[in-house]
Amino acid sequence: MLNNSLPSPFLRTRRGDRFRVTMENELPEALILHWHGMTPPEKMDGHPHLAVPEGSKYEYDFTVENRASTYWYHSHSHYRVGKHAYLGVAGMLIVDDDEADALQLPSGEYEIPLVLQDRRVDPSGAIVPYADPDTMEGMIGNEPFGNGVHRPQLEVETAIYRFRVLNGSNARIFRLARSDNKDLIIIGNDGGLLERPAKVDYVDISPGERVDLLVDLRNATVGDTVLLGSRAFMISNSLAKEEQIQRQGHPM
Ligand SMILES: [Cu+2]
Repeated sequence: MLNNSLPSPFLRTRRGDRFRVTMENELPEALILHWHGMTPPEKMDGHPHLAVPEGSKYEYDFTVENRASTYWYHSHSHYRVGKHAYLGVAGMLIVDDDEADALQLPSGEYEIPLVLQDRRVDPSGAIVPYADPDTMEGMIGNEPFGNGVHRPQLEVETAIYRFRVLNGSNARIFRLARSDNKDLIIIGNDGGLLERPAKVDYVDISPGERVDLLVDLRNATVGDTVLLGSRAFMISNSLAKEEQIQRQGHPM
């Protein structure tokens, strides 16, 4: 984690603003941060070859040129991206701009940044340490965490909420849906706000992806619980792929 925060601190900036961050690496291994989805100059983009050793700093300083969207940042240390994300060295980075502000979407307490991650929890409730996986698919957890909290809950009003969801897991795909089977309204994705909203009964979100959702709770009954959960689904070729890896060795 960064700054003792799990997930790493929530950052918010504006198109046209100067973005300055000092990263101090206190990990016992090399670290560099990458601003996922943004397009800063190459030296500011956290390429793995820029990683600095324990005890060193890296200064980021660039002008935000990207449009309003939900971005994220995470470790880009070679061979350590999955492990660092699992440990919480990953966070949300929101960019605002005039175009998005003009839409007057739900904001303040009605705008919920949600970093979804899965972790493996043993029967005693302890988090299982990250183990380097054999394949490129990372470590799959068995329990969901939102903003670092195991199965988090939120007291809501009968209102429309904007959920900015990031899948910060290193292998898990979520199929997000409401437990009351009402529609989710997608207003944005990795590229920012969509041209028009799309009503869906579920949305798939794979590691690194973001989805900007409106969750309409105006007709919810006071006292009820609505779960934003992940529906079960099959990835049809995953078994075939696993067999292929076992036959041919590591795909890289
Ligand atoms: Cu990334």
